[in-house]
Amino acid sequence: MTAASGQNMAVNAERLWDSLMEMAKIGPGVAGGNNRQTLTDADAEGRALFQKWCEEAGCSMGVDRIGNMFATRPGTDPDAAPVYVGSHLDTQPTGGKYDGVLGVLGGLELVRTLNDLGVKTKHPIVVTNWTNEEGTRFAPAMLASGVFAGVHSQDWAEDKTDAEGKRFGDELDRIGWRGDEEVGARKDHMHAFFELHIEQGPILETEGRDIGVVTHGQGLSWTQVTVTGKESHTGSTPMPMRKNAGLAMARILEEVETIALSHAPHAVGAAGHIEVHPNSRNVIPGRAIFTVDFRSPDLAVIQDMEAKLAAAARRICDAMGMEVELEKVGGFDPVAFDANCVNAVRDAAERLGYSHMNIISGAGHDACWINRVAPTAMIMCPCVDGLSHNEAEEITKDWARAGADVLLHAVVETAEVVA
Ligand code: HGY
Ligand code: MN
Ligand code: MN
Repeated sequence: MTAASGQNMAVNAERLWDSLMEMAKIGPGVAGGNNRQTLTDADAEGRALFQKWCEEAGCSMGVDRIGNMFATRPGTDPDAAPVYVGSHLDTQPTGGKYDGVLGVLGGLELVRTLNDLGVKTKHPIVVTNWTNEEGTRFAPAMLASGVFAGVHSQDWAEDKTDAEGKRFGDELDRIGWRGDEEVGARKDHMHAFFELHIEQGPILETEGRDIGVVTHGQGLSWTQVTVTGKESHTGSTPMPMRKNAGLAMARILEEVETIALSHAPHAVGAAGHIEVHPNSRNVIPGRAIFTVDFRSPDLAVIQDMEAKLAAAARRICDAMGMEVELEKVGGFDPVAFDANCVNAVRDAAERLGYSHMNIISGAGHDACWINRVAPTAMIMCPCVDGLSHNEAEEITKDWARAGADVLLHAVVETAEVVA
């Protein structure tokens, strides 16, 4: 096949699927998914496998000082700014096999396919694995791509601690994945960034579309709320005397639901992280710590929800005679992706005959930060019942094929095939 007839280029979906299943064996969950949390030994094992595959595909691997991985396939013009692809290999504790991983291994499959076809591109192509996209062990989400994009300082990121008090920077050193590249040194020499990701919602499957052309990403706000009441005996403390921080939390969480629904249909709100202390069956909780996750495509709506949460939390805790503190621990504004890159995605889906529709990403992604430093777009494929952040997350091989084919064509068009 000549490079000029790129129209017929297609990925090897079987090989992509085999790689997905091979990676899924690392950091298995308890119900068929994955628990490969960032900077764990399982994360290190997955990184090593990814590096092995990239080097087998003729790529050279660079790693920066916060663990971001960059596998480079050379272009014919070594001075041309590379086209970056990729996503993340870390998972939620009850994660699926495809969230993030499809984008990293879809990028590797793109390289493998170009090698098979003997296709050369002017611009180098770089397949990335961004450290700690999930933000579940070390908040916030998209931590390392945020440092790369200049949103967070490296020291701020490295001082983040997990539930056991372990530091991000120490864990990165412990697993041996702190590279030598300065974080962000690459950001001024990026031609584009494309991220393939499962939708993690029900829209594409419901609409019967194979491809989501992601025009925007909704914004995110994480507010950590700490309510302080008073530990006391669950049996002998009269009800009127109790300062039950758990009850105050429950009332605040009811308000979170009401606030999000007040901005229906696009806004969402919930708390996924909840702790009560001392978490003993016969002690009234003296402290409750929880993180409220609000999202919306509209920044003003996010700000309104944050304000309403603060007012409700203070009103409830004042009435119950308790203290409350609120701390913003994560967030990013809604993003509009690069029109040219978005068009490259749409044109590729059109050329390949895949059904497609514009979509706003409900989840946050590394692309949301990289969009600040390079022309960026995302490609989405459906997932079964829109389910994600659940071990039962599933996609079909055809959806994986469609997403990887569109990634291949959008990237090759941007990286300029050399006949
Ligand atoms: O939180 C998010 O949206 C992403 O899955 N980390
Ligand atoms: Mn993800
Ligand atoms: Mn995720």
